[in-house]
Amino acid sequence: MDSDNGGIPDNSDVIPDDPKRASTAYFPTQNQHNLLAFEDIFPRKGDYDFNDLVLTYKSQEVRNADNNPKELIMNIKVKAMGPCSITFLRFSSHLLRTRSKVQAYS
Ligand SMILES: [Ca+2]
Ligand SMILES: [Ca+2]
Repeated sequence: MDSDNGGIPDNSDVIPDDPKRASTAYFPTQNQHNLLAFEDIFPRKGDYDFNDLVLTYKSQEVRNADNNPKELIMNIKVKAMGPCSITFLRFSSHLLRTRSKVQAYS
């Protein structure tokens, strides 16, 4: 049975009510986050304590029936921020070469 007529049977379709979405891939895993720590005055050495910005993130890539990326959901949490000069964080992905938008943030 293929409820959404997307070409993937319901028992293999992670999103069985959406024909444009069929599977997901998490990085690193669905229940784990990566940790990034930044030094604020790179490339100078500074105090080298890497506590000027500490964040965790995980990504969920939603793919269509052809296993091509459909959307990327990033979960980013700032864990610590020191008295630093970091004023923005830029994010880049091969998925964002085409149309992209920030759907929610806080
Ligand atoms: Ca389906
Ligand atoms: Ca589907």
